[in-house]
Amino acid sequence: MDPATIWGTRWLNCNQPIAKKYMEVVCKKQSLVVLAADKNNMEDLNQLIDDVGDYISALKTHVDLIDDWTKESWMNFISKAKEKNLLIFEDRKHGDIGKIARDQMGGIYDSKSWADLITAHLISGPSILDGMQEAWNSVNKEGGVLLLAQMSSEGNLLELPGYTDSVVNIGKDHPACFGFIGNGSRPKELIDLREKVGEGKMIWTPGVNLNINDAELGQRYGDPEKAILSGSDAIIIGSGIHNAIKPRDEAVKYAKISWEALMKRGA
Ligand code: 6AU
Repeated sequence: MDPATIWGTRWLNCNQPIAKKYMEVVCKKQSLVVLAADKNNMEDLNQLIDDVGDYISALKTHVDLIDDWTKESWMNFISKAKEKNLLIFEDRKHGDIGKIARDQMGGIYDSKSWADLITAHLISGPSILDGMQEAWNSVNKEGGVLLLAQMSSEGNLLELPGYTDSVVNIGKDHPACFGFIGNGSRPKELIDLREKVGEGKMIWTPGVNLNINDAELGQRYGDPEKAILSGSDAIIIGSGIHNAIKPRDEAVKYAKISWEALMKRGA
């Protein structure tokens, strides 16, 4: 599968090496699934990646969810994910001023050394993008920021007039911005977001689950096929996979839906 043919204008316009890598992995695995590996211990995480790693294209982590975290066990887990050809995406949702966000990518977790992608809110202004870029530069690593332009949770304040537009306007032209998080639960919002973003950046979407009854504490869910047809480039799936009785079967199912939707969307 040739990524240039499959992704079309997105391939031509998303020039960051990490974006190209993601699009290539998607074509190899025929999956636009990013696994939200929201487990609380290393054993469960390792088991999950052994089980579904072949059917996903990126691994999203919350490193601070883990009860028995050690540097060694974490780095073994990251190596395992890399063997499965996965991009590593730490969903840290940074929000502080540039120099603090930069330094928070160090510390015990040291995400700058293992995360290819990290989320950030733009609430503190564009310096956060510069700071995060400096952190990756300091270890000679390529990295990209996914900016929260929309959220999936009920009542989120990113919906206030003008906020999403401002995030997109700043992120679109910033080299450290890999793309945007959009609201996978609302296809109309995604269509709007894609129009604002254009072709030059990725849109990745959480809030996607075939079973909308899984939603807890204000989370909202939408349909995986609709998310991709509305302009999303990756569906971020958590409970839909890791809470299932057979996570592998669900991963296969979401992968198939996502790939067929990309084919249907056309280049
Ligand atoms: O499929 P779920 O609901 O089990 O998990 C959704 C995952 C969680 C959230 O931290 C994350 O997606 N998420 C995000 C991000 C940035 O990924 C943004 C958002 O608006 N909503 C959301 O659920 O790991």
